Amino acid sequence: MTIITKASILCLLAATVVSPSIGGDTLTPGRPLADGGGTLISAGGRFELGFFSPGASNNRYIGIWYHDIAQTVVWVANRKRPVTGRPGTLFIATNGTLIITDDNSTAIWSSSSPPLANPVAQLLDDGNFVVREAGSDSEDPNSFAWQSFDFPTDTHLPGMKLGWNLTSHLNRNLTSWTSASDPAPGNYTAAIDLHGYPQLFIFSGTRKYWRGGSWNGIVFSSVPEAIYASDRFNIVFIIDSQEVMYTNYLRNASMISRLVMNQSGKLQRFVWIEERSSWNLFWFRPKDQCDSMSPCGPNGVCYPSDWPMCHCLKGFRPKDPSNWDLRDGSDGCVRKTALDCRNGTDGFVTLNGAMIPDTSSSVVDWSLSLEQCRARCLRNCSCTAYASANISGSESGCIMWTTDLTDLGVVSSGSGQDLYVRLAAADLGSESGDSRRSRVVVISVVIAMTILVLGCAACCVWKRKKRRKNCLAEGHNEGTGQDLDLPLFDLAAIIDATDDFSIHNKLGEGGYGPVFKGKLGGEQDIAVKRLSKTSMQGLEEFKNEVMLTAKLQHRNLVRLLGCCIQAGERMLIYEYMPNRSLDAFLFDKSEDISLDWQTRRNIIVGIARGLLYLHQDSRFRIIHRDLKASNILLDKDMNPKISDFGMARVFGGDETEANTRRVVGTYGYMSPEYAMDGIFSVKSDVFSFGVLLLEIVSGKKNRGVIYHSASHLNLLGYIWSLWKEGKGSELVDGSIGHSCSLAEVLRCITVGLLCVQERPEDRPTMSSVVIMLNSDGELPQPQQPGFVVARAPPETGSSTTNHDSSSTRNSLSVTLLEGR
Ligand code: ACK
Repeated sequence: MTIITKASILCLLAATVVSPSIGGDTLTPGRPLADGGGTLISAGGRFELGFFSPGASNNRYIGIWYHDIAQTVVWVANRKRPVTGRPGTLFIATNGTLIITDDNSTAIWSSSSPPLANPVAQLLDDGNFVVREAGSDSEDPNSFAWQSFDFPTDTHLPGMKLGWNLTSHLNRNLTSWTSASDPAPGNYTAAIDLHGYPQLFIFSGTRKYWRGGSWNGIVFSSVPEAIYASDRFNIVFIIDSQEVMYTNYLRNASMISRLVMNQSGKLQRFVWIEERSSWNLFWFRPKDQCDSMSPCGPNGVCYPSDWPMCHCLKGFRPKDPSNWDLRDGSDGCVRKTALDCRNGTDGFVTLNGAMIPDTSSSVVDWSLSLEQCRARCLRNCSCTAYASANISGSESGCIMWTTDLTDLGVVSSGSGQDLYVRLAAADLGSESGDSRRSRVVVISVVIAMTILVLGCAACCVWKRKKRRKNCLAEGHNEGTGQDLDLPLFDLAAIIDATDDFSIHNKLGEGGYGPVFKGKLGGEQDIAVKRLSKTSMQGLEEFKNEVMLTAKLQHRNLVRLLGCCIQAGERMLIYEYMPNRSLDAFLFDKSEDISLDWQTRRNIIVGIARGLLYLHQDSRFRIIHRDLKASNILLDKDMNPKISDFGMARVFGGDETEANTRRVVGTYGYMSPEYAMDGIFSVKSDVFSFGVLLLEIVSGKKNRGVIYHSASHLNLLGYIWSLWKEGKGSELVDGSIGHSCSLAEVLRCITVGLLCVQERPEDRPTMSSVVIMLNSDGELPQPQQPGFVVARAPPETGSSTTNHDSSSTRNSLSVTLLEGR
């Protein structure tokens, strides 16, 4: 504001012949506008200027609003300093300065413009309030010494410029009101940012809040759908040495529209619907999950209509997979393969429909065609991507990025543009040769490619052999001396099968890392267990599982199809089990699927057979050590398959029992001697099987639930108490209904109780269990089971546990073959 003293105001007023305010569209030095003394109305009757009070406030402001539309203020002169209490006056001084005074003749606002000889201030029909020499052309902006359009508040009107005058350094932007009752500058500003290739941003304070993007010749890149409004709005964006500015004009002069930066950070375009006498919201931003600043981080791509919204660019993988899986994409993605600029093998992959990345540090060369742009990018080792700078008509100009690509999105409507992302040859896939246009180049490329392909093939064969060796080395069991013949999968094939470990394909998470569904070669369903890189425990378990599962084949054990050890990744590839884990069927009450008795019985018998195979019929005696409902997978016919051999141990020769200081397994399924003393044997597996059997029959969890509050009984104790009283039938899961034979159920429960006996020697072997389940012979009477009171170690949240047992009670000297 120009500094004007009280004396000079009195002087200027004295030079003004004061007469009552009246209508019309013009103020002259002799014709002030007093509060309560009328308003100015533009010649066409569209806009009105005068004093007003916003919302509930009593403060007085000079503003402009639509003459025929109530309560839509589009400009405020003294937004920072209202006239309080007393009536104010707006007048134009003899030198052309506009001044608002309070009744005390104190200037609270003034315009600044070069002095004029014979000034007038006029409200034009486009909403612009201008100061010019009387008699000059009111249609010619060059005749305006000052105009309200240069000092927007929160509203952009057609014809108003947003952006920079580079000569005068005037920056026109939209700043929200503080509240509906206070037009003082609020928190949000929509402005053109000049860094790199200029872009539209909304700032919250000084922080970038939303990126509207750079101008692509038709629209701002992050508002691609605005393309569909181009029949109504003629949008102009100018970047030259004089200015960087945006404006628009309405193609239909009778249409009424405004763009507003509102108090909650939304940039909103409204159009007036005459028949309904109401404003309609035409579009607004930010509007969706992709509209925060770079939600998917560097090299991540945000898909507004997808959930999860973040994907990595082709050739990139999540930088922090665990956060990424938790849907925090902010760390973004990193290259799978480093660029190889010097050997000239890099190429480009096209991202269609892109809302191009942040151009704050991009460079633009308007002289280059898209083809030349590509060549320029390839020559520059720092260039990471390029795109056309102007997509209107035949594409022209070249934007190049030399940093990570941030705040990148894709629109499904097809209104985005093509972005060409530089990748190393290894990550290009089929797109590597697409730029070879000229015949000579094609021929040389074909020759070179042939040599390369042969070289690569030889290299692949060699690598495969080498990797196979690695896999063997990883899974080699010193104790047995057996080599594994386990197919080794290529990482690229797994990435392809799982759609780059897409979150859509994620089946769940185990203690070692996530499990993904995949389709190998487009037809064979697989499950991929991806070892978390951070888990050392997981690495040991991985080796164990490779070694064990590869050697085991039984219809009730999940089949391992192969492994993948490449680029720091370790994965196990299994046959896919469409019916997931038993855990979900038994305990997930949100699943409205109940298992009938016959299915439950088949599952119990199947698990028993699988376990018998492990204990007795396979080449080695294997103790699973983590048998539980979530480790039983169900195939399409609900046949059970025991999975997860990460914790399993192999017994050599005559060994029957071993002791470990590192107790691994799951509370609730662990036998007393294993949980307390670290002693494990086939009988500790039998105990776990017994718990599992009783859970299957009752549909109730053993761990973490108290079934008899007075005596703190867990499921085992509860079943035992009912059993003693001859009320075994009350245990049956209600959802089994009448589908069961009570005799069979009671037999099963008896077998279950026998399996969970306190002392290992009182438990049957699995071969006895299988016989007992499949015959009618008399069964021994069970005694009180072990662990009947729900006082197991506290819940940890994770079902599988691992703790040290310091007991050395077992002094047997056994050779424990570590699964390595
Ligand atoms: O209960 P679920 O759906 O079944 O969630 C878990 C998750 O992965 C973590 O272990 C699922 N899962 C594991 N292996 C397979 C497989 N081979 N086929 C289908 N789902 C599997 C399991």
